Amino acid sequence: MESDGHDEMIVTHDFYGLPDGWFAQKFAAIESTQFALMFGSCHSGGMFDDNDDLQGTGRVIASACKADQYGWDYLQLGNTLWGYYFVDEGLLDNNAYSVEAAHEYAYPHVLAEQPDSQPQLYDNFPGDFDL
Ligand SMILES: [Ca+2]
Ligand SMILES: [Ca+2]
Ligand SMILES: [Ca+2]
Repeated sequence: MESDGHDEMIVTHDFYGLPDGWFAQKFAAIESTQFALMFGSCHSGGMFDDNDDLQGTGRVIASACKADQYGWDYLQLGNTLWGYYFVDEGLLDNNAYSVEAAHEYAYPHVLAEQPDSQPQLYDNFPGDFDL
């Protein structure tokens, strides 16, 4: 159990729950020590809100919001609010060339629409994680 009492998980389309600790074990077994993770769902900051979650040396992790917050679907944007600014405008429209820069780009846009949905960045990757 995590310190905030909530163990976050990804729920698959066929309703299997995969806890963040399960992902942490899987990622610990892979050879690469440098990678980026991006989570766009509600409560996605919970993937790195406790000590045994996904944090690690060489990793950068971006999320749509804090563990106790919602992400938002914006039908008129054709994406989630964070996904539109982080991925569509940030990375795909070349306003950002790294995970860190995409976070910096998306953050004020998301807050302007939803002040209670604050994108999070865990950055333990030296320099910019270029994409
Ligand atoms: Ca938690
Ligand atoms: Ca967690
Ligand atoms: Ca970095």
